[in-house]
Order: sequence, then C-alpha cells, then structure tokens
Amino acid sequence: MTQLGTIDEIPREYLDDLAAHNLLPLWPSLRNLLPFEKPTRNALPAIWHYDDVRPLVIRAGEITPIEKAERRVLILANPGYGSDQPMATPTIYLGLQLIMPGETAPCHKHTPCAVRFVIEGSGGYTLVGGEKCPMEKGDLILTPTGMWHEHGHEGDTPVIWLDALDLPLVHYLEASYCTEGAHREPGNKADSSQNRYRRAGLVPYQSLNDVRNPYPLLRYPWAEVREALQKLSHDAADGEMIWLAYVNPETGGECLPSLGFSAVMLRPGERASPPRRSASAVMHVIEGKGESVIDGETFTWTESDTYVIPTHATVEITNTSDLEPAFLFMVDDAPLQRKLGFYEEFPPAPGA
Ligand code: 1HN
Repeated sequence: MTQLGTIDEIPREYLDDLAAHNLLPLWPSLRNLLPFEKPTRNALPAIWHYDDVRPLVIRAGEITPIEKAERRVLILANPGYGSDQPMATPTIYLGLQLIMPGETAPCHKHTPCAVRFVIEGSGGYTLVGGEKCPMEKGDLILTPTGMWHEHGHEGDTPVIWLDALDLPLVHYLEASYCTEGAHREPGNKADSSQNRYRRAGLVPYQSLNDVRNPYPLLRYPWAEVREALQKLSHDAADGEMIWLAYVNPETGGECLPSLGFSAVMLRPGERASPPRRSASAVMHVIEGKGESVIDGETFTWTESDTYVIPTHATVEITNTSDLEPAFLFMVDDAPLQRKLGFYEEFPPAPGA
C-alpha cells in the first residue's frame, strides 16, 4: 500500500498559487475520500431515551405556541455531526413533533419526503393530498415529495410522533424548499388509500389500467403490521428474523424513493445478528425492551426509544424479556443506495 504525500509536504507558495486559482491537490485527501474497505463515517451510534426527552417535548408546548413554531419539533441531532446539525444519519433527519388538543399545523409541501411514526396520543390526524389519515400509536403515514400536508388534533391528550425525512440528503443536493398552501377540507376522502389498498394481494381493479399513482397507499396501521409480524413468527424457522418491509402495494417496491421502512419482531429472549449493511438506519422501539450492540457499544432500550445504526456498523440485537415480544420500526436509506447501485449486505464473519 503506497503512503500518499501529505499537505505538509507541499510547498506553501505552491498551495497559495493553487488556492488563487481555486485548485486543490487530490492526493492529501484521497485516502479520506476513498478509504480502504470501510467508509469514513461521521454518524455515531447514539440513542435517545423517550423517558428523558418526553418532558422536554412537552415543555416545548408550554414555551412555544404552535403559531410561532409552524411545526413544534425537537430534532434528534447525532453528536457525530457536532450536535448542531439536523441529522441523525447522513441521509435521515429525525424529529419529535408535538401537537396539543385543538391545534393545527398549517398546510405546506416541500421537496424532501417525510413520514410520521406515531408514538403516543389519540385523535391526531394528518391531511396528505386532501386525504385525512388518522394517527394511532405505531401508525406509519407517508408524506411523499410535493404532496400538500397539514396536521390537526381532535383528541384530548398530547399527540407526539417521530418525523423522519430525507432532508439531509435533499439539503446537501441544494434542492430543499417548501411552498405554503391554503387549508384544504378533506371532504369524503378520509383514509381513502387505506380503504382502497386494505389487504396485501388486492388492488382496486381500475388500477390495472390507470397510469400508476406513485404513492397509492399513505397510511400503514400498526394493528395490521403487528398482526402480520405475529403470523409470520408462527411460520418462521428458528434463527429466521421476523422482518417485514412496508412497500408500495402497486409495485411491491419501496414506498418512497430514498428511504425505506420496515418492522422487526423479536420473540421473547431472541437474539438476532442481522447482516452488516452499507445503509444507515434508525430504529424506534414500538413495544418491549432489549439491548443492541452496535460496533461493540451496548445500548439498552425500552418502549419509544430511538437509536442510530451508522453505515457499515455491526449489529446484534436482543429482546431481554423472556415473556413478551419486542417490536421495532426501522428507517433506512437502502432504497437510495440500491438506486445508486452500491447497497451491500455483508454476511457475518465465520465463527462470529
Ligand atoms: C415538516 O414539513 C414537518 O410537515 C416536520 O410536520 C418536520 C422538518 C424539516 C422540514 C420540514 C411536518 C420538518 C418538516
């Protein structure tokens, strides 16, 4: 392996001449840009315990009226980026959003894609493209790029959800912007896509002729995902991970272009070693307790905690209850990496 020259070995006046012409020598930074075997990573494995952050989310509601916030959100900032960057991973933005009874968050649309994953409270809703999507704990609601959306709350306790957006990516592309819109009455379109695409394997007949709607299904109710995971667990072999992907019911492919969503069930006492993956991911605990060892560091988790798995990290995940299953929701950037052609899974090392 050749030892590349460093910046210190380059004559100062030559560097000044280069700078005057907006030029840079590649060789001092080549190994950082293209390291051997494993990428340079800034994202750190990190966890946010819901018990710690919930009071701070509630406090945001006390100090900031919704009108002053537009979206009342605390961002989960990965310390690997210096704690002041709105990113959990290179591609994934995460925030905890609070909406209080009777509040509304105004209508807008933007270039980044967003999803909501409901953590607590009843009676919240999101209008996406005029469709009213109810929000109950564990529901996944898509807000694809360019679709108008606004939030409201008809219940009587705080509603808190996890926002995940491909904002770091779109911001890096210098393509992130939003447009304000007027409130749109939902009309008779309450939960319409959920009614039309209620069951895997069945699609509205006319969809076979129509130009495909790229986002036919907007809400994935947790009650149905949970049941599907449990049914799968009865069928799965020992050692097989109980892991379901949320997909577009028309194409069978990922529901959004950049980010992927999936749900994992760990049987009581189960320990799983998923393959090391090139994608970055975040895990959100829906139910249960356990621990995850990420690149050798142990994180203990319980309901509603959220943690980061950096690209190429090794992961071992354990349900520490011998009685109850654990359920986790995953967001990753595998769809983007697949499109770019370099998504990889690495089988565990022999004997590991
Ligand atoms: C956004 O539109 C929402 O609509 C939440 O609830 C968080 C963070 C950055 C940019 C847009 C929302 C957001 C966001």
